Parts: sequence; C-alpha cells; structure tokens
Amino acid sequence: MRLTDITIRHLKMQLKHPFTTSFGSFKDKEFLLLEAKDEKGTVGWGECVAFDTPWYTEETVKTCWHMLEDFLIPLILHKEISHPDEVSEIFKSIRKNNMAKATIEGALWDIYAQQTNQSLAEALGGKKDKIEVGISIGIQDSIEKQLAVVDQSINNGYKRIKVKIKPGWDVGLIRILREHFPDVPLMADANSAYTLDDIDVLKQLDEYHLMMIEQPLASDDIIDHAKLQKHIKTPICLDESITSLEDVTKAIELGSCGVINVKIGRVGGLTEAKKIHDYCAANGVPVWCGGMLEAGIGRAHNIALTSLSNFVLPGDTAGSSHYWEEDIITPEVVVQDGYINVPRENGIGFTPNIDAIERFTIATKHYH
Ligand code: OSB
Ligand code: MG
Repeated sequence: MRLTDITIRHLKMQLKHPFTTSFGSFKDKEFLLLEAKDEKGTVGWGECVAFDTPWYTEETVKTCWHMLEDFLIPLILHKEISHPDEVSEIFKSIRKNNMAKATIEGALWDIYAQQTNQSLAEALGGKKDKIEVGISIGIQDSIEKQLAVVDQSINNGYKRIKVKIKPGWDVGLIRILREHFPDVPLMADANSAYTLDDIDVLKQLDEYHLMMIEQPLASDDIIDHAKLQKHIKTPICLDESITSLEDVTKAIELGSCGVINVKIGRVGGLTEAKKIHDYCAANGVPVWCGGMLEAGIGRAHNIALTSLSNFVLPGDTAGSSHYWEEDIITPEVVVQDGYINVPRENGIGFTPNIDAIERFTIATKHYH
C-alpha cells in the first residue's frame, strides 16, 4: 500500500439527545473524517474521535487536524507500507496525539482488509459473527427521566446499562435504579469526577453489585486507583488513564483495575488496541470496547475490534439511531436483541454515504 491522496473533512452532526457527563453537556458532535486512497485506487476511511473541546483527553478536532496536516500526513504519504502494524514505527517520532494517529491507521487497516479480501474483523483476527452491546446513558435532568431512559434501553434489548455519575448524582441515583431494576447488568462511569477524599461515597456503591465503576479518579492516574481498589469491592475499569499497552501492563501490575475499556483512538489505533486485547486475554483481564459518540465509520471500526474473543463484556457501541437522525453509512448500525451482526464484506463492511457526508461537512482539504 502506498497512500497517494488523503482528504480530511470536518463534520458537524446534531445529536438526537444532548449527552451530559460529569464535565458538561453537548448537543452536537464535531469530528474529522479521513478518506485515503492508495496507488491501486483502493479507498479506506478513518474517523477521528477527538471532540471540539479537550474535556475528555487533551486532543481536539483542531489539534488533530494540525497534527495530521503538519506531521502525520507528510510522514506517511507516498510511503510503501506492507501492513498497518508498521504505522506506529512510521509515527514513532511524534509523541502521543493518539487520536490523530489512529485516524490514518484506521483508514490503512480498511485498505489492507480490502486488498487481502477480508472483512476488517477478519483482518484483525476477530472470530465472532455478532457482538453483544450495552448502552451509555448521559446524566438526565431528573430521576424520573433517568428511570424512563433506562427502562426504554432495557426494553430495546441492550445487554447492560451504563449511567454517568458525578458527586451529588451517585449513590442516590444507583439506589433508585437498583430498586426499579434489581438484576439488570449495571455500571457507572464517573469520567474522573472524584478524588481519594471521596472513598466513603464510592464505598457506599459496593452494596449495589455494579459490574464495575469506570474511571472514578483523575484522567491520568493509576496510583490512586490502586489505592481506591483496596477499599472498594466494585471492580474498577480504567478508561481515560489507558493510552497504550504499557499503561495497561502497569495498571494491572499495580492492581489499579480489574477491567479495561479499550478505545481505538485513545490508544493510537487498532494495532495497539489488538495488543492490549491480547495482553489482557493472556492475563485473565476482561476488556470491552468503549465509545466516543462515533458516527458510522468509527462505529464500524469498533464493531470489527469487538469481534475479537476477549471482548467478553458488552461495549458502548449502541445503534446509529440512538445518536443520529441519519448516520453517514449504509446500512446504518442496527442493534437487535442487544446484538450487532459483524459484517463479512471486505473492509469495514459499511458503505460511506457520500451525500450525507457532504451535507454534514463544514470544511474540506486535500493532500497529495
Ligand atoms: O467516558 O466512555 C466515556 C462518550 C464520550 C466520551 C467519553 C465517554 C462517552 C460515553 C458514551 O460514555 C459512549 C458512546 O455511546 O459512544
Ligand atoms: Mg468512560
């Protein structure tokens, strides 16, 4: 493969429902799409998961475009590549900026899969033909609304419910959810809203048999999480803190978590995500695939990754219609009885809907 043309598009899509976390709320999603063509004319797609503000990690739409245009694209254009695993070596001189890197790497994996006549799932070594999925529910305006959304999600077949918590919207919420839904697989995500001063509150969650609590403490911490895990029974799942396989090995060694949320963008691409999957499988640590409110291209990559065998817990890859009035792929991602079928067509297995993409695009630039 030798990339000869790259197009970056900046899209803005309105979310069906505003999404609220411990750090604030958003009504629409701005993100970059990358379309890459190689010398044989094969086209691959990558979606950059960075948001327009750095609330989740430090990257943003603008930092990613800057990294892509000024550093990453010049390193990779016209370079002969035999396998996408080589991308990390090509980008070795660039520190972090994982979401920007993953955008190009994802497009190359798509091209690689097509040229080797495989689905992206097969190219990654995924064996499942369907994946089990859960749903992540943002903070609602009232308990009544929260109960209604959870109830609807259970009725829609989602295999586990994740709710967002923050100080003041935690034990009370979980207690009421457990009164109404005593047996539903339930977990809470704090997006790093707590500190070790909150141990007493977090301990109170122990009695509600949550599957896990996701990223309770600082977004770059693994030391305090290890301390916290000694005081609480609920398994800790790390999200923000995990940016590489190396982070995973250290977190497991320290006892900072019992579960890992894998996000392709946060760890710098599918190759690193697969390495994390393999390491966790060998060490008996369950993993699941997180979400970044992706549009169809990113969602397709998540589905392919989740087809690997150690993705044993339902992920956050809900159906297209949960987020969008209209997604940018055909067919859209459909969840039935809590499962998504893994496509078997070559590449990502969904067709980018260029007409929809153009309508959501607010800026475009070509590189060759
Ligand atoms: O912390 O997992 C998170 C969305 C945006 C950024 C971070 C997170 C989330 C979610 C929703 O929880 C995942 C999704 O539905 O895509
Ligand atoms: Mg999270």
